[in-house]
Amino acid sequence: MKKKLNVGLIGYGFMGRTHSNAYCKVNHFFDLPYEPVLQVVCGLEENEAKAFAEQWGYQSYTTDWHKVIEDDNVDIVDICVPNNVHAEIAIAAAKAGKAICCEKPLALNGAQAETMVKAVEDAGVPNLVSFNYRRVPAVTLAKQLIDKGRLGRIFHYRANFLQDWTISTKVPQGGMATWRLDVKAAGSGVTGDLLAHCIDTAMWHNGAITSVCAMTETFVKERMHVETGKVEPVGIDDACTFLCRFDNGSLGNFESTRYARGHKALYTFEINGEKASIAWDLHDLHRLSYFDYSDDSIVRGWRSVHVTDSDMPYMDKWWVPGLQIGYEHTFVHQVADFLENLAKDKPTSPNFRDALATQYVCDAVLTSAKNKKWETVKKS
Ligand code: SOE
Repeated sequence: MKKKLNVGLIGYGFMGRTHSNAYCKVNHFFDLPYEPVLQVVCGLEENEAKAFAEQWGYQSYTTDWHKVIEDDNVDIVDICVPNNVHAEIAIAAAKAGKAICCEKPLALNGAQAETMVKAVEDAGVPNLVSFNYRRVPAVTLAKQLIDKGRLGRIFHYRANFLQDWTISTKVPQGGMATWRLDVKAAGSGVTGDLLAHCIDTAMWHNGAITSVCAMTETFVKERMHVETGKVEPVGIDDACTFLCRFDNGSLGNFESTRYARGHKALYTFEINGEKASIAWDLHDLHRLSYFDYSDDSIVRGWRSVHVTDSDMPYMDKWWVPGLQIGYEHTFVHQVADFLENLAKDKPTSPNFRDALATQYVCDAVLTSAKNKKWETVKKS
């Protein structure tokens, strides 16, 4: 018999759906000691919380997140609310001894993230931050190739995350659907929302980022605020580009924007090493491009590895070789790893401390853009 672990989900938006879907599917594909049970969902609007509970099979619903924390039946608190509420909920959940899964970015800034790290470490509770792209099989394969030394010394790491959904000046800020444009709720714009993904993956692949030099821009300076009904100044960065240095001596080049007409979620990275290079593209996420200089020169060239074989990360759990998986599966992998490690009493990466390091890079990027000079990244 698998031990049941009751999940209390706080936030029923887009991320609430990705996490719920993962809890529903994980035991069908992964052989785990635990079985997640959808215990309670919490959200601001009662009708919507009720409808979400019915649609996904949650046993109950509430509009008060404190009730989720106080519920002795809840084992895992899953935080899928806007960034400005993460800290309060996570700290209360840690004090109540719950395991925690928190959406990214961990907090509004490094100082707030520090209080969250302290809370989970003092309480000794398992904790995970949902930087899901690490768990795309091709991205995990890239990590394995780097760790095996297949790239040799790394010279360059470049990553982009391009979108185009805020170009219209009519898109408002604030509220349930567009809180990511409200600096009070989000903390920052593309830096915390998109570049944080790239930074997390980059530091996992290539080690710590030590210094940054950034520029940001806010193209649309005022937007209607959903909550006040007034046109208000926009406080987030619409676009951000930064250069950086990694601790291992390599150079980084990162760009993110919500103003790249034609791109919906184009997350790409390329890593150039002494012996080989790797490239990956979220729009073609099951492929890893690989160039190996040790290949015979007459056939040397970029190969496109279809990451679907059963000896590739996570793929033995899915279909047969040649058949792909996609975005939703990264969240299933995340839950599978979390539950497996819970049973072994092992931490799961990226935990709150790992996410604090990402937060420090984001802070340094925003400070550098403001001060127009290189910034040293705080060590976590
Ligand atoms: C923003 O549009 C967003 O949904 C991010 O918040 C997610 O983290 C990213 O994975 C996709 O884009």
